[in-house]
Amino acid sequence: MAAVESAVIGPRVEFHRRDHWVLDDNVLAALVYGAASPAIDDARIIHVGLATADGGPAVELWRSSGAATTGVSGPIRCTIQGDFLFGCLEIHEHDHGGMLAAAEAAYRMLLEFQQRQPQRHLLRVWNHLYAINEGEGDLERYRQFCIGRARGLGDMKQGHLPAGTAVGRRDRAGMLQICWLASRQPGRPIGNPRQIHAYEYPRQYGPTPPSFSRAMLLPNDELVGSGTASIVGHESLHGGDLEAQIDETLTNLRELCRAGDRMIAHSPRADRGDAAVAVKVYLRSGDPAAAAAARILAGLPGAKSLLLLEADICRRELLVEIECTWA
Ligand code: 3EB
Repeated sequence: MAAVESAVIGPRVEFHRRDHWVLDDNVLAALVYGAASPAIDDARIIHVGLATADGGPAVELWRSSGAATTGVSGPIRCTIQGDFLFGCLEIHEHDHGGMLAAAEAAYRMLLEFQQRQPQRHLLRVWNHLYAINEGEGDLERYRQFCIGRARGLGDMKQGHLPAGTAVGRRDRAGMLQICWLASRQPGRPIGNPRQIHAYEYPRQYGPTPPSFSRAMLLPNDELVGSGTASIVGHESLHGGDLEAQIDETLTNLRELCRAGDRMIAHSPRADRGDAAVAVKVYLRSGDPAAAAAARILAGLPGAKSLLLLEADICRRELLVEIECTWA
């Protein structure tokens, strides 16, 4: 008999545009958007509080390869299957003395929790913040969040930071929600040659730069990208021009995927920049979503699944942010 290969099967993300879906045993997490109101009560259902661009219901399913088990620890819920873990932490800012302190407390709890798990390595984090752009200058809530996040991460080395997203909601006032994907084996952080590392942004964007890597290469060579915007070097380009921001972001995404492909030593994959399996788009409210979707799909013709959400982006001049997963 042939030896059994011990290849790691990675979690897969799927988007569904309907109210009802099947929560199979192998689902790690179901992130619910828009008008969706799942009839079932299940610890794996996460209400994000972002609307879809067309107002309809949608769900983002993270699926693993076997039956998952769920657990709760204080404000943290998690689901584990094999080598992977999906976590979600929700706290109220007012219970912790404001955004900065809440972010610090949240990341301390998250790291403390993760250190106790066999799937201890953070791969990907989504930060869903209330009123992300409120406050002026360094008091802007996103900048305050960045200070608290960095404090909570403590001595985590910058070169090990997970891929990330930080976007804003306007409902569920004061609720800080952090979701993450972790694994038994570490991923490899990938930089984007067109952008400086976010954790090296200069002072003008806030007292503490954002703690995330541009992408993570998973142990199975899947590439999970961070929220990516119209930023070249460290500067936002094309303020106020959605089409130009989309095009610049697509160029960033293609370059990011190439950087990931170059890190796969044994079997360099063919250019998979057009073969993103899942594309999630955050558009500021009021942006023309249908035209944006068409432009994005034209630029990523291999995309298998696209989800457009309405959200606030961390820099006020940015109108769009796009995250991709490449299998
Ligand atoms: C950027 O490149 C755009 O603070 O975790 C993207 C992804 C952005 C993650 C975060 C911020 C974050 O700086 C904004």
